[in-house]
Amino acid sequence: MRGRPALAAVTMIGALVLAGCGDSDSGSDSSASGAELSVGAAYIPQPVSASMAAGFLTVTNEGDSGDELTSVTSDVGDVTVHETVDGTMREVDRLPVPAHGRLVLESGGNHLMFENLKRRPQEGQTVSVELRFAHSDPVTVELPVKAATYRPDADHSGH
Ligand SMILES: [Cu+2]
Repeated sequence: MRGRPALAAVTMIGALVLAGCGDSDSGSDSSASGAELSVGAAYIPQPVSASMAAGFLTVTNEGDSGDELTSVTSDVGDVTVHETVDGTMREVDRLPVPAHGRLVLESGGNHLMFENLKRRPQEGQTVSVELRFAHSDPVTVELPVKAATYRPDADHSGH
């Protein structure tokens, strides 16, 4: 009968150690997780120009830390990030992706600007871009090429 209390004590110590591990794990998770980014609503209207195109997408951040979109690359040509102010677009260094928020690139607002196109994107094709962020790992997105007149359905913006 002597063995039983000793075994119970060992089990209890084991449980305490495990609990301690769990605590430190969740602690490091919350400090390291930062921004949690996902990309949706991505598309390129088929460009009317042979050398330039615009791209649109939404970056959603479900994390506790903000991040910034700092650069975009694509094998189809040069990509810069533009904002639109008073109907005039201009290049920006970076755009914020707020914690528990969204960075929206949409027609008439912020957008990706493709220039020096190596090929002219055609409806039905996809264009691959890599989004780079100040803190998060790069995200590769396939942007479907839509008709030049395409506008995203507002009813589906939440999906
Ligand atoms: Cu532009």
